[in-house]
Amino acid sequence: MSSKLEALNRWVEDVARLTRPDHIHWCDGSEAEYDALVERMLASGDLIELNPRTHPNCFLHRSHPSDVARVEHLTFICTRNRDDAGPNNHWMDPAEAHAKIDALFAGCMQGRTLYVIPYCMGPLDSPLARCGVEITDSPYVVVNMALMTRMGARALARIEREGKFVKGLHSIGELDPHKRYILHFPEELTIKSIGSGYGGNALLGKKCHALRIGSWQARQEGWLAEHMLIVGIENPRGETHYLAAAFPSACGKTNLAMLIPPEGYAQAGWKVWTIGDDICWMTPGADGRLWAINPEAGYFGVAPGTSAKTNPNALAMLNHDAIFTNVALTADHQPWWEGLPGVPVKDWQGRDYVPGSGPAAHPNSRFTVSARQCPSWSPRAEDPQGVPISAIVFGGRREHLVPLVFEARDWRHGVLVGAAMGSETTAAATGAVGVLRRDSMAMKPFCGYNFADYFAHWLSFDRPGMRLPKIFHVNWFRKGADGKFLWPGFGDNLRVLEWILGRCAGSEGAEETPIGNLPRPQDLNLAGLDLPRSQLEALLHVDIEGWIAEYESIGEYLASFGARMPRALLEEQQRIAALLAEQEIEPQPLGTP
Ligand code: OXD
Ligand code: MN
Repeated sequence: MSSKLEALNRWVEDVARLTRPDHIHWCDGSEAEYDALVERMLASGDLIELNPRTHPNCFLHRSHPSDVARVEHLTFICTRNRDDAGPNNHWMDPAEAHAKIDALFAGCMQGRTLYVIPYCMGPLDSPLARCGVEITDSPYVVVNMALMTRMGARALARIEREGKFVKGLHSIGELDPHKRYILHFPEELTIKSIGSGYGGNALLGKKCHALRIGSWQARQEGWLAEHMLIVGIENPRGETHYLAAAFPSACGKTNLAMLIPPEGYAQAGWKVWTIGDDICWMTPGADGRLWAINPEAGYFGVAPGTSAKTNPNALAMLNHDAIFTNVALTADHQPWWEGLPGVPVKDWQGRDYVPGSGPAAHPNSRFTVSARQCPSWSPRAEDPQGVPISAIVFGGRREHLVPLVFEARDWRHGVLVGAAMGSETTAAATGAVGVLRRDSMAMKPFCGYNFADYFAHWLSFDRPGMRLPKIFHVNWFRKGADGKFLWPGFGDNLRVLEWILGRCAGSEGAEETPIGNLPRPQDLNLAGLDLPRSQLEALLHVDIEGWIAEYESIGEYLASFGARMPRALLEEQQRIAALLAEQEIEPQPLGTP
């Protein structure tokens, strides 16, 4: 097979000449193709069948132990001008990068099949969607792409119609960390990735296309490609409002996107609808609102911690037709991870599990599953126009200082709040866990260009005719002096979302503070929640001295981007720093609106 698009055929031929595969397979996205690939991987040992009674059509993949997470130090943005990649990215000169990686690609597919995967990020008939083609020698990548994207014949038809697509070349190579690179050439709409089979490095539609190349395309075309979940909140009157929320990797985006309302809320008629759990593409509509699609068609979620308490919807979608990567196994071959009942007998590497010897599942073990299997899946996820966004929420993992929720004064302040986001690192990337780092808009590992230009792009949406969402910041991870979380989180986060949507509708009160508007205790619906008053006050406290230091550090962070940093953002930082300094001299509430 080949395509009607000469440019695509030529590229596949060029790649085949370089990599020298034994066979070439053009993926049609059919069930028969999926089943045949699974059969082949069961035979080769790349997949292990899970208990067909409890988990029909579910499989386990164990990756190479040195290949279990994204590798940010091996991920590069290769632009002609180094400043276009910015200090937030590792940079390599494009010519040098091509030469380096092509040498590794040379002959790397001998004895293997080259798969051509045409895919569409977003509903196939959506003007907001964009297409790509991934070439890979990993059948594991093909079946994951089949769950995570709209891939196959229909995507190819759109690509042939449009004539434009992102090119992604991937090979597991030798799975050697010393011969591993994840390279992006935004000016050429091209990705080249070798030496890793792990999700974020290998499923090129996700981070590489939908975020790194996507953010570049979005800037050129006037939209936003963001590391955000999209969730619809239906109130008892039957009205659904949509929020987009950015949290760094492994900070609970999937749980929030699939939230189960607390008892009183459920009884009153509140419902939660999941559109996406990781990526959001937003475009201004004719009405001036931002309209969002989830470019993905599935979830590649972190397994550990997913439980009946934290995310029953996720558990319900994982008992059939799912792929698990690096989880542990029970005696009867069910997938297992920390947080689930039962006992693991094999750890994520297939070794006999010795209780007390550390986690049985890898902390970054994952599930891959079609979005439609989620009980809270919203049919609006297939709406070609997307959904209108009422509120944008930023959040990080902050043990100290940052209150449960606050509202930005306006769009410019909101962009600063997003730019200043900090979070303690998690196992989703290699490197130390629990270290505080700035992770602007949760895009530090994913923005395909200079953050200073990215902030300017965000600021540019504040123009006549726009009806922009309100911007908020939340922190579910605040801890007390005893080291315990102050806020129950999970389903109870709906209480905070209700206040957020109330603020958007103009129906909820707040107290103005220098860092933004906070709910007063009486503004939150806490019915049925046993939260001591002192704990609530701690969650809503603004520690002026602590924030003065925080704003100093934010100022240093913004300054580190040099002359490209938009003046408006620096002025906003200075404005708030001055407000904080005034408060320190005269600590008085600024009053209520
Ligand atoms: C992810 C990540 O896989 O952010 O979504 O690491
Ligand atoms: Mn993510």
